[in-house]
Amino acid sequence: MKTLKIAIQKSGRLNEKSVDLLKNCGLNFENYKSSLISPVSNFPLEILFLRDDDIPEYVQDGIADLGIVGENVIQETEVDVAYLQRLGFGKCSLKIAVQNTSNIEDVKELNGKSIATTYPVILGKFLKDNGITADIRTISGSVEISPGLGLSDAICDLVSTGGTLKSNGLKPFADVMSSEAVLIGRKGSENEDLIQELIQRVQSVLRAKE
Ligand code: PRT
Ligand code: ZN
Repeated sequence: MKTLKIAIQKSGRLNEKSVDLLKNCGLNFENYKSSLISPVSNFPLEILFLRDDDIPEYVQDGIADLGIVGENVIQETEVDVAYLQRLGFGKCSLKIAVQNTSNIEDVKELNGKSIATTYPVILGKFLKDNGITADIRTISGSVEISPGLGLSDAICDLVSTGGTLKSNGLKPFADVMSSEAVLIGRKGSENEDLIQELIQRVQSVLRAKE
């Protein structure tokens, strides 16, 4: 019998809730922090623990049958995958923010400005849709300190509580996208029996939480 593979985040904000969801689906596995693959003892499934950035491509390329990842990562990697189920955790928004002292208040005022982000693809589309030409500065982290250091006029980053923006003297003024964790699969393979069985288990766990 075929063994399915599901890719989840190895460590980080989505790891614990992804593991909990799979356990609540009745799947028995060891959550080894050091092992990258865990077999499930009571279902033909293996769990792959990966960096979240790699999950959409693994699923698109068929290395994993399923994946749990934030929509923001799917959109940024521009993969073509099937959204099977929104999962209701990992909720956040991608927002544009400026320093509290800045007089930029509207998206249109970003014309000719520089914006630091780890999401150049999503930001690029947003600016294009709004007819704005700005300099996107792609950095790999600590985006929030960039305006204070004079590296950019604005930032575009994920926000959940807003505490990080606040403590860095920044104010958000535009929403680029909202995101949550989703169960994804390869296009065309979502009708296989085992995948359907897993989707149904996930849906009944979510329904029980309502
Ligand atoms: O190691 P790996 O590459 O797997 O993990 P990662 O460091 O890239 O991602 P991780 O674990 O930080 O986030 C995983 C996913 O959680 C993201 O892709 C989002 O879909 C989701 N998520 C939800 C968030 C947040 N909320 C969030 N607040 N991801 C990041 N943040 C960061 C944000 O970038 C900012 O630095 O938290 C800070 C802001 O938080 P607040 O609460 O102060 O607003
Ligand atoms: Zn990542």
